[in-house]
Amino acid sequence: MPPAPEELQPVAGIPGLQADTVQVLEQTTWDVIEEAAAGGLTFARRHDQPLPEWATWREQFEQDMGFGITDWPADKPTKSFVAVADASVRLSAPDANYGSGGLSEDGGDQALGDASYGMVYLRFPVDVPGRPLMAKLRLRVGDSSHANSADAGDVYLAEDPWEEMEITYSNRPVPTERVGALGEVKLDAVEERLLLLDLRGRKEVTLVIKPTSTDAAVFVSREGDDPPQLIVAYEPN
Ligand SMILES: [Ca+2]
Repeated sequence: MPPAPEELQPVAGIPGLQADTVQVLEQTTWDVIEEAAAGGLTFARRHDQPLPEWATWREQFEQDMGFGITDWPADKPTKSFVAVADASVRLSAPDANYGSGGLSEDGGDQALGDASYGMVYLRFPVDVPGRPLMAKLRLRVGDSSHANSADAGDVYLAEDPWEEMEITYSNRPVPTERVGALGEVKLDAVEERLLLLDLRGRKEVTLVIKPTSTDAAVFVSREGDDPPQLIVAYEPN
């Protein structure tokens, strides 16, 4: 149900923009892209160059949302955080803890969600001397055969607390909001993915890798020689 017109008035109050029409989608951007992508997605360019007001709109949107949605801000400082906890959880042994060793995610053996299903939990500290602008997840894919994947899953937030040596499939925190996608990950490669993630006011953040295919992936954990990292670009204070 779209909001009533009177509720939309604040949307028009962006400095530097003239509001001609205001329309509200009933779906999220993810929904729209997924629906369109199912039938093959084609983008058409209507303008040779982005219109000047698009930059104004985008900057306002990014400030409101608390994260960047376009290019990595290469001119801004970054800070990297190594995972302080990481673990796999497996449906095949729902009460077992896999807090040490490699991180494996798997959508299933034959079908998504069957007995081979497993997820990965990562926790990072967040402490930047300024306003977080954009974040990316850095993972090292394992070098053993089949550690790579054509579709390694989506990245979600989770809010409930967990402990590295206590987390199991049975007591795992529920993934909440999807903030990114891994897609294909190559053997023994460093893979970095942008996250749509509002880090303002957070002292730490839990990320969950949730499988989207039966093509499993294995990542090096913080016990290994190239631990998972969260890289945050920020506007200094
Ligand atoms: Ca670990």
